[in-house]
Amino acid sequence: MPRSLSAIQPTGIVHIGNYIGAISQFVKLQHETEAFYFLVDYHAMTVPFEPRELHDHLLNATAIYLAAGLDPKKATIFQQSQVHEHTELGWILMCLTRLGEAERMTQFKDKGKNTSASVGLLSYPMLMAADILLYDTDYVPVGEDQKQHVELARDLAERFNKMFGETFAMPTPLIKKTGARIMGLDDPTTKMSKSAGSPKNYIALTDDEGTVRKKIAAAVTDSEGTIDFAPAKRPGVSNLVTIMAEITGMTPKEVVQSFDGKGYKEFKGTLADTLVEFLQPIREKYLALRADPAHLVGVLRDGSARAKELAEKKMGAVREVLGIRL
Ligand code: AQP
Repeated sequence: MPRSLSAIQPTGIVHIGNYIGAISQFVKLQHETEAFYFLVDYHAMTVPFEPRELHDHLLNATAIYLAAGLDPKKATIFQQSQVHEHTELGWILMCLTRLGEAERMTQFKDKGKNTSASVGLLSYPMLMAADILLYDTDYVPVGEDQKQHVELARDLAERFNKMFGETFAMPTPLIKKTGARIMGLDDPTTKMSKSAGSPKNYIALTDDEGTVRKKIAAAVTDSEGTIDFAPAKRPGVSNLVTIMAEITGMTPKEVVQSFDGKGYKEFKGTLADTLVEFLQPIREKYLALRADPAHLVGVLRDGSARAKELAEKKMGAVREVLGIRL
């Protein structure tokens, strides 16, 4: 069976962009692959963070994974920092990465503009490469923003294999044709993001009905008043069409056709109804799961123990080819 692996950062809420671009793929792939989905708590430390919040976000994100449909009997759900081999391989891969190569990563260019950016922000793509390569991953389901980082993992696997002998499998990114980059509701020219300044940017998977309705009503569109899918020319309405398409299983074209002759008010009203209906059961499950932190910790511990078995074995092989296994 092929192996799939991916993660989310426990840095805040989990939004509908994370769900559409990544988590919806995880839920499907847990039935078709040997699946590993985890929480990258070390990645969350690349920007300033509060330990108390990080602790809460870890439990929140675990509850979201389960509420969104991941099943710990099917997928290995774990915490990155509980498997020390990630940082060990991350260091080795950092030593194989050229500084210019790391500095070319667009996420670093976006977030690391100022001199107070951490070295961790520069080097986290190598830790992500380690996350992937440690498990001989075949498929990495991600949103479009992570494509460049998966490509770096491929380059590093190839480089390592050439220098030290065939050790790592070559991972392939799985990026959806529609929904790989959901845009911010308040600014449809940039991606929907947890770290966005305003909650109006995103719909959280845990938003209640009133909040969803308010955010959709306030979502930026344009003055044309018609429903269309033309992301370059009409990013706001096209983003809403994409969200509607991904939640209902329609194509953007079908969504546009079904709102032919209708205006924003009607379209936004139906989109809000659709989202509320989709999110309500997730929110209810989330709240029930979140009330039992011991269960969530147990899921992560069990998953981490399983992941560690594989990671230890792989690191043994890596140490061997590097000449440091005495
Ligand atoms: N807007 C998005 N549309 C589609 N997919 C997305 N992903 C993230 N944003 C979108 C995908 O979700 C997975 C987890 O990503 P993350 O945990 O890094 O979340 P984030 O929203 O990217 O977090 P931040 O804090 O907002 O980070 P920055 O500021 O870096 O964007 C990934 O597969 C991601 O591609």
